[in-house]
Amino acid sequence: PEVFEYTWDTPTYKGKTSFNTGVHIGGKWLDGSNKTTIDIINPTNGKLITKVSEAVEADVELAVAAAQKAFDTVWGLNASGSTRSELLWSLAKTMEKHQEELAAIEALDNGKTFGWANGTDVAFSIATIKYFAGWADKVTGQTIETDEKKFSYTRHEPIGVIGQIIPWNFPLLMWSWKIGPALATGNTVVMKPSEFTPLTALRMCSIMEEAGIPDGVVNTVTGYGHIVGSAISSHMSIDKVAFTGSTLVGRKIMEAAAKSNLKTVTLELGGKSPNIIFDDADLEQAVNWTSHGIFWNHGQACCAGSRIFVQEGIYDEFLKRFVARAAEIKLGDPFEAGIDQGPQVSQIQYDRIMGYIDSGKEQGATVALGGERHGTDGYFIKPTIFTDVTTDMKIVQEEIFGPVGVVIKFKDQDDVIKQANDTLYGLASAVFSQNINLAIETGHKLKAGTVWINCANQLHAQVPFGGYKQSGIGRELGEYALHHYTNIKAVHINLRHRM
Ligand code: TXE
Repeated sequence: PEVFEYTWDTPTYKGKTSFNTGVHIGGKWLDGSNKTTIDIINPTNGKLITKVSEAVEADVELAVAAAQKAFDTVWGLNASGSTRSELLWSLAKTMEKHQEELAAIEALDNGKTFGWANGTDVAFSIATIKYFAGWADKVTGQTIETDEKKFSYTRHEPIGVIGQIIPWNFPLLMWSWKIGPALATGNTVVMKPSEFTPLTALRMCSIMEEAGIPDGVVNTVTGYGHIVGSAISSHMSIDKVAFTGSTLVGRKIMEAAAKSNLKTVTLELGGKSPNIIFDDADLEQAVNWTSHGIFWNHGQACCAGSRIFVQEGIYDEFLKRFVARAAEIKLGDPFEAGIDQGPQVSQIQYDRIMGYIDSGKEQGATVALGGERHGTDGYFIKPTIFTDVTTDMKIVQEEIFGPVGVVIKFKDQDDVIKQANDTLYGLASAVFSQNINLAIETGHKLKAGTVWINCANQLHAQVPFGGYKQSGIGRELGEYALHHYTNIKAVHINLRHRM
């Protein structure tokens, strides 16, 4: 496989990178078995960045075998919790050493700004690996008293080979959310990054080697979802698959799991999260957080606050200020200073979002801001705000996954709770009010895995994240994430029971 080399010389970042673009299995770089490649496109200008090897089913077989071998020899029950902890800590420190380089690769490949990639994506990825390094030697079972003649205890054993399938919106961050708990609990991994953004996952292969993670503990198969993702989800020797992506594909993965070996499945899927602003909110704070809530990462966040509910009394004032705030967002090259928003990730996503914008216009919504592309090159879409929407509109019901928010007026608490919960999704929500009783009470009535009170899009390695309803199954981050990565064995010890 080819080595990709790239040099940056921009005001925000000067540096270079060099890494192999092959499939990485058992510590070795290979061409995919079909010797085919995937084009990786720069979303800022639509041009080719590089090609990466395409993995196919046969490569998944090799990766599973390598992961099983590592599990049976150097990882799993063969590496103590403290050894795994030390190696994960070493991984985080090695990522720190390459932090800016990783951020630059992410900005190049995904289109997010270098500043956000560096300060959020990579920094949070490092924090996540450190957090799970802390858990690796603290995963313990229980001693359970039954009667004086016997006792039982539980062991939390690693599951074995785990399949992990991740998306393109936070490529390195989703990698770390998945790798952290899997490795901390002693599992080995077959990792499939998105075919749109595999570059940081490839760079991480050599960073893992530099950190001392044994060969075969993580095997990276860059390929298409319907081939590699599907082979992982239906593999008979993979006992668990963890996925982040669309609800459509989440359903396919569960189906494949059911039809193959009933592997356990955790899913982190789409959302259409409500962002609720009551009359008594601190208006400036509410405007700033709401703008961050929907426009962060160009709207490509599963938890984006895309349905913005505003109480009657402040509706006009809020809308005026929100539109003004969103109009300040500067679009441009992710490596230019002072840029807030880069391009959407791909032509496909650009077309999908523009399709939603067109449908909003056709169904009679008012465009209060944006509603069109920015510039002539790349996949840039202006921050867009719709008003005068009705619940039957596609832009109100479906996940757009772009910089497009709908603003909806509400009367009172009962009205907004009803409207906010009227969705198939249940990932996140935000409530703005200076009346803490009202805010908490509303939060408790929302059917969502996360409630942000007077803030939005706050995520921490220590705090679980995941969805109600069709937003997913299971939780990532926090202690809760560990539960999905172990099998519980109950051991019964007989002391004086005689047959
Ligand atoms: O996602 P896919 P797409 C939502 C968002 C977006 C829409 C479509 O609304 O507009 O999904 O994006 C792999 N078996 N989210 O089509 O296809 C694929 O290769 C196994 C929300 O890009 O779900 C990639 O690695 N795997 C979201 C991963 O699934 C398969 C993040 C995600 O891509 C597969 C991304 C198959 N049959 C999109 N088909 C979030 N929750 O944050 C594809 N994949």
